[in-house]
Amino acid sequence: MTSSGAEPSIFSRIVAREIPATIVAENDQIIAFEDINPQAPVHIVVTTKTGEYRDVVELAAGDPLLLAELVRVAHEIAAERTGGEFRLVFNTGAAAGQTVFHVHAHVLGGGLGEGTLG
Ligand code: DGP
Repeated sequence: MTSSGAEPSIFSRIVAREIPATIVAENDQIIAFEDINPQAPVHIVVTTKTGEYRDVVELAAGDPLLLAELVRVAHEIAAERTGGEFRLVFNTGAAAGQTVFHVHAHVLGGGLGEGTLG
């Protein structure tokens, strides 16, 4: 259980190694793993170890330094895998396609089409 009483998110279960994932980066605050349903040749989920923030708006308000660390790790991954140019997507809210309410960014890169947002 989290402090809010909610069940741990699927990402908290990955952090706890309760379910497997292909982890590509990790430190004391952040974990990154390959998306189970990739939408681009490079598609990595970068998330906070804490499940305290449900989306990027909450994270920005509650812990801006942690948001900066998430972005730093996203760039580090992109520098290794896509030459440093990448799309960073925070789906925010169910109507915008968010399905896991534990703040995370999608790092997308490698062979992306030009001028698309999807
Ligand atoms: P979003 O729609 O922005 O909430 O993105 C959630 C992403 O998380 C989605 O692209 C699929 C990914 N995902 C969901 N469950 C798992 C899982 O168990 N393992 C991995 N590796 N990715 C997952």
